[in-house]
Amino acid sequence: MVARSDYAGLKPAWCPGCGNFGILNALNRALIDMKIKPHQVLLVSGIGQAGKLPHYTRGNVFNSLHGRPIPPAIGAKIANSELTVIAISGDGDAYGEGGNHFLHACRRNHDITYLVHNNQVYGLTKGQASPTSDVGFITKTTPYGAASPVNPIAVAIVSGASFVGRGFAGDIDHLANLIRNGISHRGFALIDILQPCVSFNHKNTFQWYKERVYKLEGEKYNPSDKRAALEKALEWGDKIPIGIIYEEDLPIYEDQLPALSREPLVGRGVDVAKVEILFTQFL
Ligand SMILES: Cc1ncc(C[n+]2csc(CCOP(=O)(O)OP(=O)(O)O)c2C)c(N)n1
Ligand code: SF4
Ligand SMILES: [Mg+2]
Repeated sequence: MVARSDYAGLKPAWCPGCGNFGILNALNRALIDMKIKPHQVLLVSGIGQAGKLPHYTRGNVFNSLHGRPIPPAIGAKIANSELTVIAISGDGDAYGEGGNHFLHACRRNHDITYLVHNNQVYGLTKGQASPTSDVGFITKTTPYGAASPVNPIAVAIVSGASFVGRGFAGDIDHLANLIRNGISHRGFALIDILQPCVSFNHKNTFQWYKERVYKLEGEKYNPSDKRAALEKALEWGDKIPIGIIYEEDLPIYEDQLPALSREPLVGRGVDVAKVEILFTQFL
């Protein structure tokens, strides 16, 4: 049995009313519902308000550099395939500074879940435009308005991600369910989460999203149809779809590695003599 108290972490230092609280609740709920214990989880984050999340829950934690949570996350998954590996980023972390890692994780189909808190702004550094800021969004760094944004859902689909979902921090039940689906999926699961930043994004507010989001689950929609998924990926404005946008069953990267066909690498003993020989080759 996994209890709520098992996932009690430090007191969050986020602004009151921040959308990150909804994401934290949804993630905890998903892990508890799936009966995953904190020692079975690895949370790898980058830098930013989103990157603080692992400290506010429980689990194994690796806090990496800005834009860099994916490399340690995939390395850890290769070393210990039994871990539930969840990478966590903000929109700048994932699609700006870490954009290259994001692309290649999609096409290689690493078996990790990637939660991106998409507040369409650089929150921690006080409100500069991010890669997903709406066109025309005015900030101190974009006094004449932001340029056309990255579309992470479309990029993930065309780059080969086998699970692409969008959630909303204002609908915790729906988001917890989406995270459960992402974790259960075998392969790279991107979950882009609409996350209002109440301090620095006064355009894309809770109300703004509430008036626009609709759930794909209530529609006649087939998430295994790639063309239909791309059409959904292009919907942004008056109507914004949330839910599983694309899902496909594909071989994962780790399947190609013969060394992983037996027990996890961490479960095997280390032959110190062989390691010493290896080290002497590089001296
Ligand atoms: C390589 C590098 N560049 C820039 C920074 C400064 N920096 C820290 S957080 C951040 C923006 C974070 O924005 P986002 O990833 O959207 O996360 P949020 O704070 O909005 O959750 C920046 C530019 C840094 N720490 N490292
Ligand atoms: S600055 Fe924005 S993203 Fe950061 S804690 Fe405050 S409301 Fe949340
Ligand atoms: Mg951000």
